[in-house]
This record gives sequence, C-alpha cells and structure tokens, in this order.
Amino acid sequence: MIQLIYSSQHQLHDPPTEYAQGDMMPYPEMPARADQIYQHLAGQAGVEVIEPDTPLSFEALIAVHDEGLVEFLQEISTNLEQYWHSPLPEHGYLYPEVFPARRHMNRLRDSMVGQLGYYTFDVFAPIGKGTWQAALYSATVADTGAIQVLEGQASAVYALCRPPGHHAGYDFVGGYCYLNNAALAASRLRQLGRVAIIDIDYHHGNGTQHIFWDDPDIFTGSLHADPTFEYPYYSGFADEIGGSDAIHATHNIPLPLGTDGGAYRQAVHEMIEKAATFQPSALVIPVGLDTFADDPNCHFGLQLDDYVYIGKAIAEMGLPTLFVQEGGYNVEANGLLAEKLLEGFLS
Ligand code: SP5
Ligand code: ZN
Repeated sequence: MIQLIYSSQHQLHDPPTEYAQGDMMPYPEMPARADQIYQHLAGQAGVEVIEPDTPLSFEALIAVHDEGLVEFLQEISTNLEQYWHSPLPEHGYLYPEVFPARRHMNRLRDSMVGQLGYYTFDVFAPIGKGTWQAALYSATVADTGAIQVLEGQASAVYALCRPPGHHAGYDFVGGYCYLNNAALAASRLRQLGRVAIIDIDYHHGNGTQHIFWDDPDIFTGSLHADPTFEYPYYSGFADEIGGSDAIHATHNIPLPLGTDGGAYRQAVHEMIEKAATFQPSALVIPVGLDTFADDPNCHFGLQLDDYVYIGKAIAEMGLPTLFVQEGGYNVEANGLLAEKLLEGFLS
C-alpha cells in the first residue's frame, strides 16, 4: 500500500508572477502542480490518502530553522496589510526587492520590508496572506509522512508537499521555498539513527545543505544541474563536502545541462554508493520532477523509464524511505512521473 500525504491548504498560496530576465511570466510553482499529482495518484488502487489536520508546532519548526525566520514568516504573512507602507498590490503578494549585500550594513531592524530582504536570497519566494498557512501545512505533510515511515505500515510513503522546501535554509527562504519540508522530515527520522537525504530535484538543494552542513549524522546528497550555469548558482559544486565536524556528510554531483537518462542513472548509482558508506538507518528523497525532458523550465533529458529505474535503485538500499515533493513544472506530466518513480520503488 502507498500512503499519499496531502493537504488542500497549499491552494492558499498562489503567487501571480515570476520575474525572469526582465519579463514577467506566470508563477510556475502553481497549485495545479500538486493537485494534478493528487488527482492522478489518489484514485489508484492501493493508494491511501492521509490529510493531516493539526499543524506542526513552532518547536518542531525551530529544530531546523532560525526562530527569527519562522516568527517573521508567520507575522508578515498573517498581517500583510499592516506592514506595507501603501495599499497592497491587487494580487496581494509582497515581493522582496532589496537585499543586504556584503560590505553593506547587514542588520536586522524592525522594518518588515527590511526583514523581507534580510530573510530572502532571491525574488522567487513572494509572501501573501495564505503563504504561512500553506507553508506550515506543507511542512506538516512532510512530518506526517515521516511519522508514517516510523509506523512502518506502508510499502511507500509520498509526502505531496507544496510549496516545496529544499531551497529554504536555516535562516533564509527562496526558490519557491519557505520551510524546508525534507529537512523537517529528516529531523523527525533521526530517532532511527543516521539519516541520508538524496535530493533528485533538477536544482541543488542549497537550503537542505545549509541546514545540515555541520551535522555529522545527516548525509546530504544532491544531484543537479551544474550551478555554474543554473540556479541557485552559489552552491552545489563538487568541492562542497560538509563543515569541519561533518566532512563527507555532504555530497554534490553537478551535471551538465542536457544530461540524459543514461548519465543520470550513473550519477544516481554513484550517489547511492556514497550514501551507503554513511550507513544510514533511513532515507529521505526530495523529489523534483523537473529533471523530465519535457519540463518547461529545466534542461535535463529524463524519460518515463528513467524514473522507474531511479525508484528501483532507491529501493535497493533497503531502508525506511520517505519521498518528499519538490519541483516539477510540467503540470500535465507530474502525476505520471511520480507514479513511475513509485512503480520502480515497489517493483
Ligand atoms: C523547487 C524548485 O524547483 N525551485 C526552483 C527555483 C528556481 N527558479 C528559478 C527560475 C529562474 C528563471 N526562470 C525562467 C523560466 C524561463 N522559462
Ligand atoms: Zn527544482
């Protein structure tokens, strides 16, 4: 039986636009992404849907995040009008525009607009009045998935998180991410022992790496498009191997733009071998479906059978495993891609 963890609260977060190279385009991280996967999987035989109704506590969130960041997110999102100096834009979202750069005065002041730039590293994580609730429930979906993994009743557990989480670090948000769902799940699974995270999103999981950089008990692996050419640009290089207390607990495999299924499968094996040397007791897989050849925003060439293969390779580790939804912007294809991954995992 597959457990699909889902919350409709994600629909409260629906930013209008993304600023990309001087143009505005529809925000790609849209509610239809998660709803399409939900509709595709929820009806299938052997799939049990679990919808959490009690949100994760503040204490659980600060196991992986800075208190100031969590307080800021909740406060600004739920009191939005109060903090903007003029009427809110009609679409209802605040977009960060000004960031404290190096050598600039970099101090946290009372201004909420200042805090918006302070806690944000890019322009891709706008905040609206439903953002906090959606992000909180997304984190709750991940944690509920981890609890289900601990219970051990299902043959696969898939946390259908939205908004995604892997670009959110200890004290920063960005890249459509607010709370790091996979990191929260890994934190819950520590009670089993060491946890390995293998991030298969197209983009480097910079937030997850930031959170566990100095943690010798969490392996943080990520396969992704070479940050020389691709977002998030400042991390995800092969020479990032962890902080001084956790050398080799971080492992990055940057891959060229245009990487196809063959080369990707090789990299998956390399990553799994590396993770296995860490002797983990549990596995968290941040799942980006944006590696798909037909993803509108990304540049890898994976096909359907590659997802089956990846799922199978992950299953061969033989560990309690949680899948956590991250990216994937081909809305029509998302459900089938997730299905293929699960098909391989259960084969
Ligand atoms: C979770 C996840 O996959 N986050 C990715 C965030 C990166 N978005 C950066 C977008 C950069 C500009 N997009 C241009 C799209 C042109 N079609
Ligand atoms: Zn991505």
